[in-house]
Amino acid sequence: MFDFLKKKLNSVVSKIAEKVKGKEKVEREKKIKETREKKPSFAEKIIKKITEIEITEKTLDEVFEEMEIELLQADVAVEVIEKIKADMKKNLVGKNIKKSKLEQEIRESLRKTLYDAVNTPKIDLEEIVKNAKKNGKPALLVFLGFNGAGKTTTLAKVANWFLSKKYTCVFAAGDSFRAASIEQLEEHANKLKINIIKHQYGADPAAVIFDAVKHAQAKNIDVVLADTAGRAHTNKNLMDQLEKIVRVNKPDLKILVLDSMTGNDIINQCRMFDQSVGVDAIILTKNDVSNKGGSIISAAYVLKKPILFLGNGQEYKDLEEYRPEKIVNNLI
Ligand SMILES: Nc1nc2c(ncn2[C@@H]2O[C@H](COP(=O)(O)OP(=O)(O)OP(=O)(O)O)[C@@H](O)[C@H]2O)c(=O)[nH]1
Ligand SMILES: [Mg+2]
Repeated sequence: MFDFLKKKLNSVVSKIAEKVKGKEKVEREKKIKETREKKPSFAEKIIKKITEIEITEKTLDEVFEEMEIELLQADVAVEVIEKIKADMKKNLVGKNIKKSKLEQEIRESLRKTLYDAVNTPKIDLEEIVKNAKKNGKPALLVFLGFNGAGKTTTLAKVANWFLSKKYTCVFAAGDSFRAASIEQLEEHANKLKINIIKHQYGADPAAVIFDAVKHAQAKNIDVVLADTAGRAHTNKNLMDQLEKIVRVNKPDLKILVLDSMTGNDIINQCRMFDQSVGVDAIILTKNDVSNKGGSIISAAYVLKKPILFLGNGQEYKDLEEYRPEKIVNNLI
């Protein structure tokens, strides 16, 4: 999923190295010539000194200017490009670097800044369930987001993840809006052998979720996973409905599901949902389809919300716990 961006980042490293080496060669030859003409005995000393080279601010500016469009095409947000550039300037400019270590140092600097960007705050899902249990309640997880982002599929994957850890789950069919949405969730419920609490189409989703929580409490079920209808933040009625779901049920976690294929628009989507109901955590889906990789970095850095999982396919198993180190290792 990171091939496209990986190529771009590697060209950032080699472009900086090439530029620095090119400039350095011209300057070194000039200095050697001048030194030999003046004081030949000093020549060797100077030559030794200038096997160490320096990266200038101008070189970095030039490389990032050349690479900006390509990084943007890989869905890396402008804010992230600026951060990488500023961090690399701070780490590399003015530092005497051994020529043999040039690429390694540039790579290391890029690795550090990328790690910083993708290292989002962490949330421990099991801790949330345990804390709710201490208060005699099930943990309520509400999945929300844009139409078709992958909410229902992701909810089922997360339920499967909980089942694998021996927690019990129940579904709340909180999407009573889209045709066939209840049947879609029922199908997952049957496959995973999980109960589903549903009302009629057109019913109030806040009430469906409320009933599911009551059911879980009565049956001592650990987790309620509530589906909701897909909505655009511009749809006032549906956004009001979401606010009501939250007001009535006070979820332990409002999980925004974002489709990586949407590129940088996921940043707008998150900001809008955050403003209206508050987003506690994010899951990014369809990373198996999007080969650009930049949207993960952009979402992590710009939104600074915990990322719980990455969705990597249509099967229940295609859910990967979010690990910043792994992302950086895949990139550079
Ligand atoms: N390749 C791939 N497909 C996915 C992934 N997650 C979801 N999908 C697919 O995306 C499509 C939409 O998924 P849903 O789970 O129905 O999305 P939704 O957000 O619930 O959609 P609405 O309820 O209509 O708003 C389905 O075909 C899913 O199989 C993923 O990580 N990778
Ligand atoms: Mg759905």
